Amino acid sequence: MFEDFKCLSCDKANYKLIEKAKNEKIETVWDRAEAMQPQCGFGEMGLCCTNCSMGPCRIVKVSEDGPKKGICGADEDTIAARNLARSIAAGSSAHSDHGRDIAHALYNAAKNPESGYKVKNPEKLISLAKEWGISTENLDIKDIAAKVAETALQEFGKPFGHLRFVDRAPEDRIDIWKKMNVVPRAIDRDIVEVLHSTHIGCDADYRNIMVAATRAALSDGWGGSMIGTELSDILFGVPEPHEIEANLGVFKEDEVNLVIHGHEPTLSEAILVAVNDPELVELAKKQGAEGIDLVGMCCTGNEIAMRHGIPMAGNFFQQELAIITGAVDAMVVDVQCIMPALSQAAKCYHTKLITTSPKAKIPGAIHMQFNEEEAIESAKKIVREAVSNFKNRRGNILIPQEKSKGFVGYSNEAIINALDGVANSVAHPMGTVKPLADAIKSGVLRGAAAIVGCNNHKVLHDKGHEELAKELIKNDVLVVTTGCGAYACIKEGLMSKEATKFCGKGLATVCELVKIPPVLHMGSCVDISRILLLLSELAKFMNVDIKDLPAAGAAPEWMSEKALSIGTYVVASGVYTMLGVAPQVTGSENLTRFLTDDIKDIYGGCFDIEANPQKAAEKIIDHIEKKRKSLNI
Ligand code: CUV
Ligand code: SF4
Repeated sequence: MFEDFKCLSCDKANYKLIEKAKNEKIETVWDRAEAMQPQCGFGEMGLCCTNCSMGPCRIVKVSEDGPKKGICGADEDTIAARNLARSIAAGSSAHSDHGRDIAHALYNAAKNPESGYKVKNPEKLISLAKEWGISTENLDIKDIAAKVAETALQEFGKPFGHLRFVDRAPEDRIDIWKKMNVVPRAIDRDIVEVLHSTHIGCDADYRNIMVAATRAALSDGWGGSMIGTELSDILFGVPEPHEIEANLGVFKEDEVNLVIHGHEPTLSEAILVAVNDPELVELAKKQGAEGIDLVGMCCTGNEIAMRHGIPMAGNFFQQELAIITGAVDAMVVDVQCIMPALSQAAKCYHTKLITTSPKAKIPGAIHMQFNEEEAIESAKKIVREAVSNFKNRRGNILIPQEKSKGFVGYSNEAIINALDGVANSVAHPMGTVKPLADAIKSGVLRGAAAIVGCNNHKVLHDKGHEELAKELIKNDVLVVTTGCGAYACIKEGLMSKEATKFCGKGLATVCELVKIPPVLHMGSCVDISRILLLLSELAKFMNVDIKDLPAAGAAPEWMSEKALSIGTYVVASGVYTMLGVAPQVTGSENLTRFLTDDIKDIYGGCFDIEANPQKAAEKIIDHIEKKRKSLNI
């Protein structure tokens, strides 16, 4: 009976719910994607411009006599590059604004006891203070936290110099960035510059447009995102490995099910404190529930899974299905990747959809502003709303049986410690990457690949992630993952100890020896900054540049502007990056060639596009083997 749904998702947990949705006449992302066909060819190729009100202009390529220039004279290269650059800037802004919020939370932890935020990892705080040249003498932790937070906030708008974290990159890399004039200077400035230079009548040179876009992307990876990750670790702790459950089967029939969905751990951490408040647990019991079951969705789910073992309910394409179980008493959301469609689905059940950020309100949802100055109190109010909704459940509940187990929490500190086999606390700054380098040099591990990013109806749900991961670990390539890719991998059992059965001999040996799964969950999308750092450390240790490492990136099901920013900073950091979905640039042959080829000679990394996971794996392995050869290993 579920045969029909196999073409929509390869996660069986979803089939029953897609069918339930059909029976209950609730539309899902797949229905809307179907209704959208055929999708606009101009948009798909990046050839539609709405940058000014003389437009919209579109370049017609299919016929000889169609317009080849916009009304202002912008050609296909200019239009496609401007569109791409604006998307990259939007992506960078999302990650970076997230980073800024974390910095504000750190400031609140220092200055405002009402907030309830506290520094969980003073060692990492002090080490960052030292790195940034902030004197810690005679200062207590709160004073240091305030200084570090202020310094981080200044990274967004400082008038001179470059971003502090740039200095973490290998020297050769910084030289390339200098030569190309893409060293990120101040996060807000770099993003603003893209918006300015892509205004009508400004930059028309696609290569130069990509200079500004690349700088804005680097100010995400080596700026906003890195600030987000580092300061989150300081505030909420450095992730350590532990086993958790994942998939829609994590809901409980007899407990209040509260889904936290979105991105910023400032909210999810506070909600976690609130659900453990004895008074609220008591309230849940009074409503007839056994307790409160907090589960995560999308990247905020990754954050609290990594740090606290909270179950991962599902990824981007499962958000509506979660509500369709009928068992969700509240879905609490903040920013990014929250489908407006949720409010429609929630209306069909008793579910309360609660928006919390002034940056993201949804018609039909309840808005309860989350106030970071009194984070815990604000979170308690939200949880109370969820708990008091338990009694309103209607009969139409279906919780799928499917759930799997896996190990998450692989920060760089945790990976290095695991490979080192040393049991020193992850609270301490990174040890050495020597064991990782040795395993790669000896060939036991052929290399490493990151599988990251979203879900997209243009790829069978989760298949792009899973199949690519399986193919890579079969060939002794260690896989690290973040975002919705991490959900796909854990659901498929690739983060369990048993996953060694999918591995080649070398990788299996390493995994068994140091007790790690072959696919390592490194966190949320902003945590791709962890991957940059790991590559950086590895390159420095091996005395090479990042571009020389037998490593690759992949975003098999990407869809967001954030993913474009990530892809761009990863490529500009020297990494070969495989996309499963083509970006909307193919109408410009020059820009497409630039991104997939010319850029290699500049940054060492480039984009490649391949929708078939098997073929994508072959290309990645081929790339890794080539790099090994040039390193003579
Ligand atoms: Ni930030 S960006 S769908 S939740 S990974 Fe998931 Fe990750 Fe893409 Fe969004
Ligand atoms: Fe048309 Fe140029 Fe205006 Fe774009 S900027 S809409 S191409 S006139």
